[in-house]
Amino acid sequence: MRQSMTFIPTLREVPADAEIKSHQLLLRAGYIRQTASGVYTYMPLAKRILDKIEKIIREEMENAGAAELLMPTLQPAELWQESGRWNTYGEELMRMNDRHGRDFALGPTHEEVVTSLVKDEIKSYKRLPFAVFQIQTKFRDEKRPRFGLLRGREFIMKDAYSFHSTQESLDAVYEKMFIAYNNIFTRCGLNFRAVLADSGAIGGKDTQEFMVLSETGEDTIAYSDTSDYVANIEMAEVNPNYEKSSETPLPLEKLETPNQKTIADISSFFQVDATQCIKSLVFKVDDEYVLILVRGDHEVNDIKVKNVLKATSVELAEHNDIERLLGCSIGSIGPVGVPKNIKVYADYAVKSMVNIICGANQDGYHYKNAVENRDFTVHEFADFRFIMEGDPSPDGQGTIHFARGIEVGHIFKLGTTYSDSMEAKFLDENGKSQSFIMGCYGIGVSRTLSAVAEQFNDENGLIWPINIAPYQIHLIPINVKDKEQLILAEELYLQLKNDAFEVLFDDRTERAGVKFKDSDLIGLPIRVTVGKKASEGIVEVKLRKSGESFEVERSLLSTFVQKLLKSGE
Ligand code: 9G3
Repeated sequence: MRQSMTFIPTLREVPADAEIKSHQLLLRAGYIRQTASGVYTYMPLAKRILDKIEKIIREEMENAGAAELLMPTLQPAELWQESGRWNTYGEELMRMNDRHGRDFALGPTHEEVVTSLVKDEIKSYKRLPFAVFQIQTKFRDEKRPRFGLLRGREFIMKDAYSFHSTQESLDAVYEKMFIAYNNIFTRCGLNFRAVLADSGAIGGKDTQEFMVLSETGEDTIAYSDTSDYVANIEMAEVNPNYEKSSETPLPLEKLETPNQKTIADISSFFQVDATQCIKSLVFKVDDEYVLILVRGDHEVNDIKVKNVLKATSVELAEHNDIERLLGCSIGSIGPVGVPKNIKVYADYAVKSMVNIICGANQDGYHYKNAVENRDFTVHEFADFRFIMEGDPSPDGQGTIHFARGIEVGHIFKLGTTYSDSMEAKFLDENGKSQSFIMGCYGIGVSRTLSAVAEQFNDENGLIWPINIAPYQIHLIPINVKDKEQLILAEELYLQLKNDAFEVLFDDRTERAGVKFKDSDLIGLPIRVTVGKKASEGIVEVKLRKSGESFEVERSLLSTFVQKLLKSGE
């Protein structure tokens, strides 16, 4: 492609509202342009990358045995009413009406559509298992779109769905998808981890997220420094064996603690460590109020509260609820003397505490030396806290450290969540009607492009891995007014294309400095420069990633470049 004919508007200055490197560089290098908040045009260079990522995905989905189809973006509300999600999703679900006033959703995902499709077509276990996938634009009206393609309101997703008559069959396809995902992200050149994750609102149990390690990632992953344990912090379970306190239980005391609200206030007021105190939080779980206790230096993980209490909604109680229920403000809550109708749950760490400092459910007062089972009863102990750096790894090997990641893929063992709610059934070998067992598997395709840009760049611009670069070679004559340089460059352009290389030919009449700056910004893996030694038939080959450069005689160029591409430059 001749650069004078394509559409790559590069910018010198960094756009103000782009906060992270990939967003800045994709804008500056002419890969994307914003049409509205969270809505982008993929410019020609980005489109070529998307096509390459999609090609890799299609090959791996084919290997995993999934057939490609394309479902509609317009989804009738009836399907979402059947699954019960029309009302559980709020403003994030983009809705519209057609000319007859009928309700539609712009598809954020396709569980409802695909389950309804399969329900009408598949009746017997003999047709199972099977899997389908699509690569399609999705709509989610994010409250705060940001970071360019990383969190957009319109984005490209590959979503696959598998249907099974048995759990074993789902396990087998899940495993194949797991392998396919590892291949996809490896072939895209990414440094990623598959992490144990929480299945979130969509139900099902085991799920794994594919996280691209990046300081600007929105997700936090907890990993062990000596084993291969790695999990999303939301679900990372905590090692429950704490050593029991050896203190002898002292008599309970109620003390005046004027204006002492936070754990920091209390631990300095009593001159004790936060580990001697407990945090007591009132949660509204579905429509019941409960008290959750964690040790003073720990944080409550509301995802775990939801999972342990098998709830659909979990939120912190409002100020006035607490006043009404306990007669005190948030900083004075404690487990002693809590009304019977409020169940008390506690993190395992609390079980090993004695002589606890906690709120007295009376503003301005705290208890000292509270002892569980003497002064307050715990309905159930469980793992309610966020794992922390320095905790022992849950698999018993090594210590937990944190890293940030960008979620680019997520695979789920859905189970019968959707087939139950939508009554999608098949007849099993005994002629008994059963709900399909399902799996679903997503990849953020446009997000993957951004994640690669986030992971591979330097102060001069983007650095695309060979497999997904828009073009393999950036061919640059230094001075198109120099006859010899231009003629050699044109000949090499033809020769390289004939040898099946993908070439971007910078035939513009710009100064050399501008061409090199743009070339570094755009980030193609191999640059061939035609300059002073054109008369000797010598060109310079330079690698974008390492900066290494070589002088190559024109007749050897194709072989030389072929070798570079094979060696993964
Ligand atoms: C919605 C809206 C946003 C959503 C969903 C539904 C996320 C929703 C979860 C999934 C699960 C998997 C198939 C591919 C892989 C991910 N955000 N999820 O269901 F209505 Cl507005 O999408 N779906």
